[in-house]
Amino acid sequence: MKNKTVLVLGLGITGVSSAKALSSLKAKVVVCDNKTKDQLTKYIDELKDYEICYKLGGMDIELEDIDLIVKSPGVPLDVEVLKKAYEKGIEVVTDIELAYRLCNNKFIAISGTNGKTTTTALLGKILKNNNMNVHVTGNIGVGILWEIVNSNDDDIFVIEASSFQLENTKSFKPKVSVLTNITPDHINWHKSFDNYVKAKKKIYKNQDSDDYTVLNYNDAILNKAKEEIKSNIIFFSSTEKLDEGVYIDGEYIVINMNGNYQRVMKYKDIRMIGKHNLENSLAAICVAWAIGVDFEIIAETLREFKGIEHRFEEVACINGAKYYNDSKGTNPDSSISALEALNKPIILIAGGYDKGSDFEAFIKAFDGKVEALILLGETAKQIQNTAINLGFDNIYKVRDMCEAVNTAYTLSREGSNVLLSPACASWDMYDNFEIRGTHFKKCVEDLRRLEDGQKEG
Ligand code: UMA
Repeated sequence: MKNKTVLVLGLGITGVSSAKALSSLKAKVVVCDNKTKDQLTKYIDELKDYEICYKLGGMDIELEDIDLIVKSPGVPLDVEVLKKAYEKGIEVVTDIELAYRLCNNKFIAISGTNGKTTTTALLGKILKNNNMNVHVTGNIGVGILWEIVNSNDDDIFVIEASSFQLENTKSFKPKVSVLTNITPDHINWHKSFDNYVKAKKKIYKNQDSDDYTVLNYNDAILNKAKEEIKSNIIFFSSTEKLDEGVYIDGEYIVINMNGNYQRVMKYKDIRMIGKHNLENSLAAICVAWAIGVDFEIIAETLREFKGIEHRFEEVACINGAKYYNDSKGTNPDSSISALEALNKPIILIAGGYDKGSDFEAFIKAFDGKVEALILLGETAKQIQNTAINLGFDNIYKVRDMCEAVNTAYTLSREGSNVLLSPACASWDMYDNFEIRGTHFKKCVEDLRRLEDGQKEG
């Protein structure tokens, strides 16, 4: 990178990590973002010790002298500056691609429409418990390039890779790749489901017989993908006994590979609940097996691991009603898995940014368990129409999260499960799903305090 002029496109988590790393590697760094200096103070502050040339408040910039563009994942592919770059033959990569080129560390990359964050965090924990030096990075909220600069040669990188990050990869070749499942998501960004699937499949595109690809046997697209994969496939299944792979046999999770059949643990001992979390656990077990982690460490970690914040997180119990924060339910399938994991009666808070999703399967998954639906955000009307067409009409439209929580409280009774699982991204009302989840938790906490105060009073 020394003396190369690199344009970092977008100044968020990725932009800061990339600019710091590139600057440390003696590249000349230019940072460009649509937002103005005032809107980016927090990020610019993080870069105050580095020599950076800023082009802010728009992306219409000249590309003279630019050798390489590191594109933040959220920046769409069809913006003018990228069209100009392609015309000029300037290479455009995402940070995970550049990270791969810059080091020889072992990469484990995890993608899929749902479950990738939980699987990434869980695997990171298993490897740490196995005394490995691990960097848990990527879409989970940690820019990879700065981690690369601060790593040793034998450190392992566990990377949550989004479709946006995989899209601009070329030579990225993880030692182990994982695809948890593929269902429609981010269609407006990728322009079609086909493009989205193609981006996801880049995770294994360059892998060969030295590598492993972990796939969900029950996912039709992934099952079929076996025909085009050149590495060693490890299938997992939560429902089928497989000829080879990781699956449930009676009470046990078993690994049946290369003629060796071994029990790992009782599947009911996994601390996280729900079928989706069983699948995430099986995926992590496949990887742990592939890189030789001790079985007892795997089992111990699964007995303890509570899951991640904002993913089906139990946050309070008020008057016998439980409140769950599943703000990470950013597409219909993700929210369907949360609905499947809970018993009735459910009071569901949903709606958010419009990604072009279809909500029919989501409403059908109510399955007599959802008693009331509270809607907010850009997609409220669309979800309402779909629900009414499918015969569900106990719907409450609200303006904001606090009104949603208060409405849920009024409707709840002992034994109710109040679930925030929007089935949509947060970007219509919040900067990200974490802020949305934190706001939900704050509204619930305020309610709990009020309730406690009234009892004491
Ligand atoms: N920007 C422009 N021009 C544009 C579009 C964006 O200048 O046309 C600028 C914005 O003004 C902003 C910056 O780009 O300042 C943001 O870049 P970004 O959207 O790539 O966000 P980062 O903060 O870099 O975060 C990204 C991921 N965000 C997205 O992919 C949208 C984070 O995933 C990830 O944690 C982080 O990199 C580190 O890898 C979040 C996410 O929502 C969790 N991911 C999607 C998902 O999980 O569904 C894919």
